Amino acid sequence: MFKKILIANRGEIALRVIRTCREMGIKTVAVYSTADEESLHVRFADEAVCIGPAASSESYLKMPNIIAAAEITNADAIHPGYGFLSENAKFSKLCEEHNIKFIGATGEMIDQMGDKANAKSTMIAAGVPCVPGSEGVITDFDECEKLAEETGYPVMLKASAGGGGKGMRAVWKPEDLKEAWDSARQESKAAFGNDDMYMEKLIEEPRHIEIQIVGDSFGKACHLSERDCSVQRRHQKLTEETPSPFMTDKLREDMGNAAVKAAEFIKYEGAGTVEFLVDKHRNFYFMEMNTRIQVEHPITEEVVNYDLIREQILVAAGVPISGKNYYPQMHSIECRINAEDPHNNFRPAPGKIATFHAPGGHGVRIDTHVYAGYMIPPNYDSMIAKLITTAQTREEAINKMKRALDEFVIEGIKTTIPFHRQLMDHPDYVSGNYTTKFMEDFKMES
Ligand code: MV4
Repeated sequence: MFKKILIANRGEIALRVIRTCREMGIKTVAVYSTADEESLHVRFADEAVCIGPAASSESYLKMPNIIAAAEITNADAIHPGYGFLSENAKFSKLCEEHNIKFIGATGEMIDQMGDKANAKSTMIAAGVPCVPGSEGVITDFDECEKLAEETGYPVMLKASAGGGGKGMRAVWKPEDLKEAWDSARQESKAAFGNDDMYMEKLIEEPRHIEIQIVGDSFGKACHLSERDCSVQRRHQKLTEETPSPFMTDKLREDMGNAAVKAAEFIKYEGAGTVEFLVDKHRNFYFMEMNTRIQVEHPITEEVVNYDLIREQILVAAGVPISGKNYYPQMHSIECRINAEDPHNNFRPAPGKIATFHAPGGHGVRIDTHVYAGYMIPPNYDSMIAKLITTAQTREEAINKMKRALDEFVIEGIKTTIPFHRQLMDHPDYVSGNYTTKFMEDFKMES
């Protein structure tokens, strides 16, 4: 087992990893930027190394500084958390070259899944259902036009280097194809330095349902059921729940099997997520695979009673998984509390937290790095806490969430607490009748 793990991240996820390491008797090293000197991850870790100034590019993304910090402190593994270097193939390879175990996917696997057209071809080969469309990258506009006719409108143009909706265009009629093709390629080139495109049939009003998987170093994988992440705004998830209100036992079995098949086909090692689009007829299609721990992992932990960070560390150390799948025994909901003003288009609202009173009680979990007096730096993402409630039924979990949101007091900055409180009363949320379009129609009440 590892003796010392360096956590190449900040905020709540750095704390989350430190906590599990403590429980496992593993020493921890925090790294931090000058903007995070007062952060809890710095105080809670056994050691801490400053790796640069506030800008992420000069600190949390600066590979040589992080490798140097691991070498100075004799860390034998690096946990990258989510974001930053967690899905950076070069960094994963760099760790390997320095004999430091990267707790995540290998560089090859990250490359393979990071290229979306390539990931899709791989999944087709594995026998995982994919949206009908182009076989790989489209070479020119002539081919694009032909393919759109064959596929049938509406179609979706997608950037192969994409993710998060960048370089993606829905096209409803042939007249609009050229403009969409040009602008999607331009956007993709600017964002990723690559303008490879592929095409799919447009799935209208899909749900975003993802399957948590874990693979070990012996080629065996299992799934831990689904999370419904359909409540999103501009490709940012706002709240997630498990089980999905749209799920059936049959669909869970089919999607779970498909996700395990995907993971075992590529000999995936570690915790990962297979994202699917699910249409109104409950057909499901592979969308993307994430080769990291995700923000919303706690809801899965709560309903299957399983520490995913611990499992990541164990499989990275070469321990085999049991091989059985895990099914929800409870209902869990996560609300992402962001330093944003929901009454003003979710505008970022960094600043100093004057008052912080967190809710508690049975079935309430809070993953956060903030406290009263904490200054939220403007340099990083705006999530300041995850509020997670767990109960026997969905209705009880919602009632518990309402109670917890009412108890939560954060003063000094604007937060998304009022949004979540209104969401928990929205008829379409309460009935579970929501898709990825939900937020397009959502209006905040004053
Ligand atoms: C789609 C789609 C409909 N049809 N693909 C958005 C992020 C990107 N990774 C894939 N996305 C979508 N792909 C086809 N063929 C609709 C979306 C989509 C979406 C997906 C999940 C969650 C929120 C979304 C919001 C808008 C569009």
